[in-house]
Amino acid sequence: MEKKNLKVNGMNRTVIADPEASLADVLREQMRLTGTKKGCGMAQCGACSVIMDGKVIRSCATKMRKVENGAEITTIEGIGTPENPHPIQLAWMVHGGAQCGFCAPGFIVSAKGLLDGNSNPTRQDVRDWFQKHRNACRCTGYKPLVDAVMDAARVLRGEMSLETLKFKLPPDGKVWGGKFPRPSALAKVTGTCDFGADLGIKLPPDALRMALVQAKVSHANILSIDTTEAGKMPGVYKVLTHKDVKGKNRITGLITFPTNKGDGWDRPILCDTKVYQYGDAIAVVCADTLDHARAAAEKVKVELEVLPAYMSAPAAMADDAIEIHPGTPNVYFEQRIAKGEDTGPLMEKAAVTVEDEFYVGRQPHLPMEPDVGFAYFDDEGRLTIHSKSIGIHLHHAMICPGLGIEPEKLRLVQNPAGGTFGYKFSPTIEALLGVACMATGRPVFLNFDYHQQITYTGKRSPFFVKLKYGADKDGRIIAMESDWTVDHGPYSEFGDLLTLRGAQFIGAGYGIPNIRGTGRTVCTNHAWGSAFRAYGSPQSEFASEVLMDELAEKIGVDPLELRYRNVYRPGDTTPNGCPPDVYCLPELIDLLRPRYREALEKARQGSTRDCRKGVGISIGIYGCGLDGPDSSEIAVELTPDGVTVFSSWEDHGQGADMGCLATAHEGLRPLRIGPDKIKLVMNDTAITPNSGPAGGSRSQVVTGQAIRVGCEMLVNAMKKPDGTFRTYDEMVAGKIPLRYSGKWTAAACVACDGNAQGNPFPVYMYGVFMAEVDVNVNTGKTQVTGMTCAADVGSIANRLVVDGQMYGGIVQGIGLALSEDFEDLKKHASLIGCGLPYIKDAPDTINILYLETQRPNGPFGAAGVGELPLTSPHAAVINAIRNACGVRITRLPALPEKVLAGVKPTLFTNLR
Ligand code: MCN
Ligand code: FES
Ligand code: FES
Repeated sequence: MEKKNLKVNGMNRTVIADPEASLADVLREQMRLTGTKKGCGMAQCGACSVIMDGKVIRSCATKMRKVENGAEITTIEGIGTPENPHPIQLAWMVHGGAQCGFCAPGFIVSAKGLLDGNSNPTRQDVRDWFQKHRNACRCTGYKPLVDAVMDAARVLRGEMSLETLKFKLPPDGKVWGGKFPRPSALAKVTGTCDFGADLGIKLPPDALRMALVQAKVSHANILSIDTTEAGKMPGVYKVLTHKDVKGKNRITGLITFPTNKGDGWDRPILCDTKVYQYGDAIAVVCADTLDHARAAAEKVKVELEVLPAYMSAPAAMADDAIEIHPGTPNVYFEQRIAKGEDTGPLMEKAAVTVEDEFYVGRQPHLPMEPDVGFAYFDDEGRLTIHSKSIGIHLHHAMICPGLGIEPEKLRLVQNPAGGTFGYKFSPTIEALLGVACMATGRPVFLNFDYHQQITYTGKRSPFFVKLKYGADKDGRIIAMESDWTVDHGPYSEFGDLLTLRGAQFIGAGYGIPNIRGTGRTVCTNHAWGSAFRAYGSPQSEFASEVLMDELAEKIGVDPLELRYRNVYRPGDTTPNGCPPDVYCLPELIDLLRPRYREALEKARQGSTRDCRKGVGISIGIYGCGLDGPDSSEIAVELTPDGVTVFSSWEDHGQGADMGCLATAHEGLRPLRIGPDKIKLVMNDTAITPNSGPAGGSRSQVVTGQAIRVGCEMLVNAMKKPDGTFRTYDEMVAGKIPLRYSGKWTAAACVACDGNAQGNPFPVYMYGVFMAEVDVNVNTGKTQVTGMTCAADVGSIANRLVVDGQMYGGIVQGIGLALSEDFEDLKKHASLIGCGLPYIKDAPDTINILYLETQRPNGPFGAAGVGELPLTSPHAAVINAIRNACGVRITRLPALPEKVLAGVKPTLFTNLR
């Protein structure tokens, strides 16, 4: 141990610390300065940035022995406070810089370091700085962060007043449609928002730390598990195996389709007979400290019989492959699509046909906050599990039988989450926390490191797609044949639903009258498939959007114009045979067309021998809702101080709080109350109704409708015959109920049948993406220089949120196109290894052109937005690469070596 005297945020502090401990851990765990976040713990994300002696450093990679005695350290807490935020913090709020907000303290500290040394940076200087300091953000697409720094710098130079920077409500007091900063923004930018790890380290002193014993192979029979030595290690309270699980020890996949050949009970909480994938949890050590828990975990002896590992769908489908779950075939679900006439004869008659094969891989989610949670028994004796769950009621049902606990004795709470992008649609550590808390009777806390986050949470499931279009001589598609194989990893939960997405979104956007195809779900030993933003559509639409370009090329028509001919018009139906909710695609294309023409001309003029410029287009569509008559429930209550809205609109970071507030404020408009009078109570199964999971971009539509209904009920109850409204006291005096349950169901929706025909979604979101790229033909490296999206998400509830959703999702699409993958368990095991886009991988030019077609089924005309930006931007990038240099990539990601291999050396000789 070493004693150090430090000046932290201007105050003299003494710490006694292990010289090998990181500064981040000492700040957080010993000094309780939890505003500094720990994301990757590997010097790759910048969440832990602090200023030490005038320099921005990553505190996770700074050992205490490197911290000089007397060092001056500034953390986020020293930059501004909720009462007195710094201009950078205010700018972050008004530009929507904090979505999940997990990266915000690190970025803000880093920006302070920049502005301390350069009061007048250019946008490029800001981008260079964040790149150099490895400040990473997965939510915002970076553009709003640069906007924020530029405005903060203006204020600091005295060119803009703080008053001008601050958000002000418009004179009519309307929140809906404006740029009201989300309610959680101030806490996020000042580091006072406690995420799961912050709450975890502040649990009472008897809380136990958990460490997992995880499989290091991908497929094996378990012969024995010996915990004797581990149990004797210092500080160990208990070592748990499957024998300590009271219930079925399985997480139910809630299989949704009766034709599924599995039973849905295939994911163990703690492995008993088999290991199904790398990272599977075999035992848990609960100890007094994390170091003790980890040391003991090393001592658990597991004897395995290693089996052949099937790391992709084709391998698991081979004739000699054994069943991964004995008794269930590896191909365990099939989904057909049959719309209109038989396609065989139509293909024969078609003036032109095109066909190709496509692969979209195992995209990793890469939230900045690794998975984290804790559990305890509450004062009513309920097992209470706090986690990043974005489906608290759904997960309650999924883990309850496995734990062996009465449903009413289990309570799930969502912590503020540092991004999930869908991986938390599946329960991850909830059941492990539950088992540990039940077995020890003590509060327990589990925080994944980033290696665990990457290797042991679900991933986007790869699709292998074969696709064929038959078109008439003008390029109108008359028939489509599809075949898709989904590698869903070892666990079946939602695999059938995902496979159905292939039927719903391959060819979506186009009025294709005749479709035949089959998709299948395959069990493999690679990472289990979980939801990922836009769930199934990036795989599906990659195939149909790239093939659309191939068709355009074959018949010599401009790709945008070919799309214009084919997009939905009145009378057309979706691949599922139902009319879309609105017909806005032609208008969206019209909106984009001038920019497209300009971009093409710019690319033509700007290309050089070494740097080829190109422009690509894609259409993106996704449904809002869970299939069929999706529903949601919330409650609204009049209080002496205003109105409280109770909902389980879980927040990944997308802005559930803002969505609730904007929708409730709009619903309560007749009362003329300010947004400060609306209180939100969110995401606790003990007190908030079942609003359904925050997946499928459903919340603004489905929960938004429930909020609208609840507010209308309250407003009606308060209304007096003369049109004025009763006060709280008058309501009480009149014995009129104060609390109303708002419920809404997408009653007109019908889940898809065996031929994928139905009317699954009440509302859709639509976009037309345009990518502009530079391809270096000597290295094969692609740089996206601009992205534009003409988007229709209906009436916009909050412009800041929607802009942020679009920017962030689009940059994830760039990552999917060019760099992101989780294939190699060793190589793809860090943010950099997985190909996370940093700021310089994202263009500074991202334009969103909105069309606000009012949605008949959305609250106040709104559609969803969360997943639209990741439906198909990657296809636009890939089409732009082809346009730039003639290379057609059909298997993602388009790594430089792949592009280079496709560049024909003779192609540019005329330019040499
Ligand atoms: N919104 C709006 N106006 C509209 C539509 C939506 O202002 N016309 C706002 C909503 O109020 C909400 C946000 O946009 O704050 C997204 O709304 P919606 O599309 O209904 O989606 P959900 O709230 O159900 O959020 C889930 C969606 C999904 S499925 C994933 S995955 C996802 C996403 O949103 N993961 C995210 N966005 C994310 N954003 C961040 N920062 N982090 C994630 O993990
Ligand atoms: Fe320190 Fe990521 S760089 S936590
Ligand atoms: Fe940057 Fe979420 S806001 S990671």
